[in-house]
Amino acid sequence: MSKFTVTTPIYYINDQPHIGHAYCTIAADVLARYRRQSGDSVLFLAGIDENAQKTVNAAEAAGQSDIQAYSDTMAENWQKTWTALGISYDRFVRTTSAEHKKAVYAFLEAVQAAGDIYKGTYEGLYCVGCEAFVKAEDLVDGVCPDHKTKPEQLKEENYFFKLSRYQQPLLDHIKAHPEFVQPSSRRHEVVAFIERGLDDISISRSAQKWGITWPGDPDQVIYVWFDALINYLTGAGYPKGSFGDWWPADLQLVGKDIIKFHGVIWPAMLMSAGLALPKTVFAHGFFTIDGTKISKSLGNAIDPLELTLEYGNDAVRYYLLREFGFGHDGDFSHERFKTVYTADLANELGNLVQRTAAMINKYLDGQIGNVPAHSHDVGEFKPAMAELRFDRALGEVWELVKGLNQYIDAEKPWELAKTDPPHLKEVLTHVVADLLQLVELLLPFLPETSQKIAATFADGVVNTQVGILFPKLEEFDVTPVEQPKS
Ligand code: ME8
Repeated sequence: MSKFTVTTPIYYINDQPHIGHAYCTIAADVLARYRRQSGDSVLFLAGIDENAQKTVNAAEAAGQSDIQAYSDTMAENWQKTWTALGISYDRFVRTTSAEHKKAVYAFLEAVQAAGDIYKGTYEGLYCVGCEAFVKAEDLVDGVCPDHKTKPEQLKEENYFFKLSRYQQPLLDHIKAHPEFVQPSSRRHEVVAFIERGLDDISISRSAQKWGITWPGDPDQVIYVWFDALINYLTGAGYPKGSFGDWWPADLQLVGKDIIKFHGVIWPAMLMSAGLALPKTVFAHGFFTIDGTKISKSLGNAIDPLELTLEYGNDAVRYYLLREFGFGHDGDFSHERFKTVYTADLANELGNLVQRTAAMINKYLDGQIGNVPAHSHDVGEFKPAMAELRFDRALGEVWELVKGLNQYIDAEKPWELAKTDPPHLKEVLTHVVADLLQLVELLLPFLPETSQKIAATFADGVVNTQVGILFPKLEEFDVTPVEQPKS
C-alpha cells in the first residue's frame, strides 16, 4: 500500500463551474477512486481561489457588497456541482479560510528566511483576467489575447520574490526528473520559458484590498497566485508536522493555460521554502464547444450540473474521458455527446446488462447460482491508467463490453433454452462473471453504473429493482445495434 496525493487547480469563483473545470476534476476523481480501489491511501484535494480581484468584480456585478458572503455562496455552488458529478474529494480548500492563511504566513516566513523577498517598485501592465502581470509585447492590438481586455498600467511599491535565483536549479531539476512536467510538449514549453530568463516577480499588491494581508504591512495584500499555489500545502496539512504524510503531491493536474505557474513559479517557491517538489505536474488540453472558445461573454459555457441532470453523472464522466486524449485539445459537441451516449452507453453497456438480466429472469427464473471468478486479460488497462490515457483505458474496457455482446449473439441463449439448457446456464453464468469484472474496471470511471451492475447480479439472484442504466434519448435518431430475437 502506498500513499497517493492528487490535486486539481483551485478555480476562480467569478462564475459557476463549466465543463472545462469539470474535466480536470473528473480526471482527478477517476485517479483517486482507482488508487483507493487498489488499496492505496489517497488524499484528493479540490478547492476554490477566492482572493482574486475577479471575485470582487463578480460580487459587485451580482449586487453583493459583502464579498465574503458572495464567496460563501459560490463555495456552496461549486461543491454542489462536484457532488452531482460524484467527485470524491477528501478536502475542499478555501483560500479565505483561517487554516489557509496560517499556511500562507508560515510559508512566507520560510521564503523570507531564505532571503528571497525584498521591496521594490513594480511598474507595468496587469491583466485582471489573467490575474497576472503581462508584457507589452504579449498584447495583440493593445489588448490581452486571452481576455480581449486592455491591461491596467500600474506603478506601486511591492514585495518581490527572487524567482531569478531559481533559474538554474529549476532547469537542473527538470533535467534530472523529466517526469516532473508532463506531457513532454509542456515540458519543452516550460524549459524554453525558463531558458529565456526569469525575472523576479512582484508578490504583493497595494492597490487591492481583498486578499490576505501582507504580514506586518497592512497596506499590501499577497498576490493572488502566490497565495493560491500554497493551497496545495494547506490541503496537505502544512505547517503541521504531519503534512509530510501527504506531501509531496504525487500528481498535480492543471490545464495547459496555467502550466507556467505550476512548472516554474510553484517549484521555485517550494525550493525557496525548503519543501519537496510535486512528483508530476500534468497539463491537460483545452476544450472548445461546438468549435468555439468557451467564454463568458459568448455565453456558451456548459454547466456540468445541467448536463448531469439531463444525461446522468456517469454519462458526463464517460464522454469527457473517452472522447478526448488527456493532454490534447478537443471539441465538446452536443451531437457527439448524444451519439456516444446512445452507441456506447445505452446500446452497448446498458443493453448488455439489461438483456443478461432479462434472460436470467426468463430462462433461469432469476437464479444465477454460483458465479466462477473470471478475469479477462485487459493488458493495456493498467499501463494506460499509469500514463493517464483514460481514453485508451476505457477503449480496453469497451473491447470487453463488445466481446460480451458478441458472445451472447454467437451463443444465442434464446435457442439454447430449447436445445441445451445446461449449456445455457453455463453461458449466462459466464456473462455474469465477466460483468462482475467489468464492475471492477468501471468503478473509477462510472461509479454509479458500476454499483448498479453489481446490485443487479448480487447474491446469486437477479435484482430487477435496479432499473435501466442509460435510458434511450428518444428524440435522437440513431440506428440501434441489432438486438437478439427471442
Ligand atoms: O486558473 N478546457 O482558475 P480558473 C479545459 N484560479 N479545461 C479548462 C477550460 C477549457 N476550455 N477552461 C478552464 C485558475 N479549464 C486559477 C488556478 S491553482 C493554484 C489556481 C480548467 O478558474 C483547466 O484545468 O481559470 C484550467 O487550468 C483551469 O480550469 C483554470 O481554472
